[in-house]
Amino acid sequence: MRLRIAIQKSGRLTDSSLDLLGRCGLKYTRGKDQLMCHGENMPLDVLFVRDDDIPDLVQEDVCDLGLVGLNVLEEKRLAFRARGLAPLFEQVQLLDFGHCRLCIAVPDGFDYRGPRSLDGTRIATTYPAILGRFLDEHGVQATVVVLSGSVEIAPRLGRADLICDLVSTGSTLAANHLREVETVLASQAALIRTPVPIAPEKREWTHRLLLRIDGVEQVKGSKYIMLHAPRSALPAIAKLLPGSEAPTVIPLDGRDDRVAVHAVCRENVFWETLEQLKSVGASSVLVLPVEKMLA
Ligand code: PRT
Ligand code: ZN
Repeated sequence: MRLRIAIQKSGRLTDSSLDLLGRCGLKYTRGKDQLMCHGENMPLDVLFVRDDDIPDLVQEDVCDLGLVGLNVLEEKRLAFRARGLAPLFEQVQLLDFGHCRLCIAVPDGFDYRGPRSLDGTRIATTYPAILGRFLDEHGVQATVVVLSGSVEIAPRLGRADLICDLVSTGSTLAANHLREVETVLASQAALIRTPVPIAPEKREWTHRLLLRIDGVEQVKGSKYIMLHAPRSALPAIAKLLPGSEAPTVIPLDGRDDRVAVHAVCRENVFWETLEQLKSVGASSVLVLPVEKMLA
């Protein structure tokens, strides 16, 4: 029995999703327009679908796992609840890609003074449930105009007064003379799994894949740092190493006063940190990328 993971077929999450699976060791060949591809070295198949379909495929146990944006997950969760149903897919962990925010944006000349300025307006969006919750929370009465795409041109076409859409760099808003005024949801990709207990034959590989995905996520931005320092400076050095747990301290041959320190830092190490390490007595400081990590 093979594991099945759903990812976006063609869009903003596709390359990062394939990159994540590649870093987990998956080898596959993908034919053009192929909807499913067969992992060659793992019992894992990748299903390529529209991102909006991923939560349903996982919820219905057609796929064991899925990679999809929080914006899509949250909209699905709220839509399920509105129908009196419980969303059943389980969120396993957040992933470090697909970062964006769902924002309310107003035309340049709009006099915005907080959520109450939205009263009586028409707001175009692809995310009616998330927007509806925001409006309810702020006691705003507005008309939600549901569009399936090209939300940013709705005000110019006279279909709405303002919009609620995803933003990453902000250049689409600027090009359409719109200004961000509220963040309704901060989003990034997430790993989800089926609510159904995984079949015993698939369990070992599910466990291995989840550990590998976690390992890949943990090494992003992590650095391995090595340096020499006076033993007396160890407390100061431990404070300076960003996000490191219990550094390894190794004696240096023939030196009682100086030691070698090795540590994994869970955050990026900047030049400023290296300069501070030097000022407390560190020397021979090396910062190396971490390729794989298994907790
Ligand atoms: O065909 P399918 O349904 O699979 O694709 P889609 O068109 O629904 O999705 P796609 O590929 O556009 O986005 C997939 C996911 O990427 C989204 O659900 C988000 O989780 C995430 N993501 C990250 C984004 C953006 N950044 C983003 N900038 N999704 C959309 N945008 C759009 C936004 O709607 C706007 O039109 O990009 C434009 C704004 O970008 P900036 O950089 O100009 O601000
Ligand atoms: Zn979509």
